[in-house]
Amino acid sequence: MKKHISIIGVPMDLGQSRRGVDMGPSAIRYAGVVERLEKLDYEIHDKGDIEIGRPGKEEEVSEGNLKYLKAVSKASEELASAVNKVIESNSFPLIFGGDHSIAIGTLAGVSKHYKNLGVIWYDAHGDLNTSETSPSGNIHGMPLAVSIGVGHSALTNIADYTPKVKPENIVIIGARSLDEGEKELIREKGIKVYTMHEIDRLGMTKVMEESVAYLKDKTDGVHLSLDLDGLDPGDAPGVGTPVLGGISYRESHLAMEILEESKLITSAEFVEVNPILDERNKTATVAVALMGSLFGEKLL
Ligand code: 4U7
Ligand code: MN
Ligand code: MN
Ligand code: MN
Repeated sequence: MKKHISIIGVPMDLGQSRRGVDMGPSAIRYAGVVERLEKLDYEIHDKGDIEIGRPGKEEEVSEGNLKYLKAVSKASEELASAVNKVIESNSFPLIFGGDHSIAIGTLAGVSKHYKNLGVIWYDAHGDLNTSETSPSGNIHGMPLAVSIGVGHSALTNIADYTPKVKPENIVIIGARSLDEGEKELIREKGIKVYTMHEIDRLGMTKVMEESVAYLKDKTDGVHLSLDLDGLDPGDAPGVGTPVLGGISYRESHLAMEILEESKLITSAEFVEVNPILDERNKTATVAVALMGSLFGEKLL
């Protein structure tokens, strides 16, 4: 019997300050994701996009250092409920961003279905800021903190529960830009991080095998949150906050294959694709290729 994947697009750009990332879901669809996954053993249901309001500049500073707090919080509630419905219909939720603030809504919709959700956070950044530690006030730098219950209650309480994830169920892969407050939170909560240093030293195979072993026995589902800026800007130039020295396309492809073999992943999102900053839709194309590997594409 065919398995089901349900796609939800989230054209969110209010969690950061570069325009264009709201076109991410269109760029990923244009890169042929539906056709590609239909070739595998899946039935694809494209649920369309969540509606994102276009608040005026006067709403930018909604509260303290949190930009567009109200709008992000509202979209998160809507995404959480859409994701919840997908899981209730026994389909795999596959979310396209949009900036990474959307993970707040995704995790709110996913996590209530699991006692011990695991999260793989594939990213150059920790996304562990709060309004106190954030140098930018951009909510896309905060979703992982929010998911462990650290941050403004308008974000931590989406879908009326908190926290969504236990710190010991998280693995960050690809980190190479962490703010001081994020480093403190990582130490305080004991979050497992494979920085670029460990990826260089151990190689991607070992990093992924260790990550799978770390999560396997203590979780009953694992969400993959893949920020395209985890990859090197040479391979994924269409992102708003690129950082040199990232994970290669080849290593990422291998990482997805190891995740596929593990059968651990129960939901996924691909975020921060910005076609305006891209080169001929390269980043969306890379995202779709990685989804191919994640869902079991084989050459032979
Ligand atoms: B992304 C940053 F200061 N840490 O908080 C911040 F460096 O979702 C960047 O990973 C956050 O792309 C990047 O603004 C968020 C900055
Ligand atoms: Mn990032
Ligand atoms: Mn991110
Ligand atoms: Mn391969």
